[in-house]
Amino acid sequence: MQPLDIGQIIDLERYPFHEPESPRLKSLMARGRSALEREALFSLEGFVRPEMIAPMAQEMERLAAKATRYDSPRIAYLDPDPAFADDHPRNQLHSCAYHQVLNYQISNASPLRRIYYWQPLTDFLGKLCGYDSFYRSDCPHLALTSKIAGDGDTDGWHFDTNDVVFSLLLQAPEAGGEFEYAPHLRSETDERYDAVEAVIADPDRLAVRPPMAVGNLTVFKGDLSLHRVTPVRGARKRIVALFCYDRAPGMTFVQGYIEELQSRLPASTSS
Ligand SMILES: O=C(O)CCC(=O)C(=O)O
Ligand SMILES: [Fe+2]
Repeated sequence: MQPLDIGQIIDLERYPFHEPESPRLKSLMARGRSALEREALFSLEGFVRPEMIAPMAQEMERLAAKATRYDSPRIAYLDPDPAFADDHPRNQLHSCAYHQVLNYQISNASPLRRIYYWQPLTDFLGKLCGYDSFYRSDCPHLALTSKIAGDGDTDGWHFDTNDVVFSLLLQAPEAGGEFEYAPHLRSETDERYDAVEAVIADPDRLAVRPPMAVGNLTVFKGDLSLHRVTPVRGARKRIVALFCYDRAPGMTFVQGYIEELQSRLPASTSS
């Protein structure tokens, strides 16, 4: 199969990333920056052309059989802090279960990789986030991935540990599997554990659920905004592609986490 042209994948009439000086792109940039500042989230609706969504979802669903299966509770932060009790929000465990297709398992010909490697998009996203430097991750395992969540699967409450992750929803489940978050809940200098505890106790009141349609690219600054994906209900899987970037070049994830993911690959692919 011939690799697709980027214009066959992304709706470039609506989002002309290759024309950064065009009025359309300048206005998109202004809207996006203000949304990120206000809400920590900006959604580019109809980013992927509608006819591409199902083939891209199917490609990831086929790879799910080879994917790593994460299935153990996790805390909302990178490492536990022994200064706090086990049930304090700092150390409290949250269910986490999903399949994750790893970067090296995604073909170089995949439309997802075409999107990820298309430099005009990277340039736009870096400027949107207000960063002077902005690079795709070099992580062989986690630069470009896809999370696939079946019935009962969920991504527990957490803050992201890297600069930014962008997500592209490829398939929505019948019910559940909703992304929920509390914008700007903590700051660089104040963890606000009471606020974290309150959101976890009453997300219906204190978290927001942005509308997320398939084909939307969601730019989300998750380092200061607590978030989760609620448990999926029903047979249809929730499928999301995740694009990872960093302000520093050559970013890879910590080896301990990679080894944990590798230990959870199905036996036939883990060698
Ligand atoms: O699946 C999503 O929409 C978000 C996943 C997420 O928060 C993450 O991978 O850090
Ligand atoms: Fe996250």
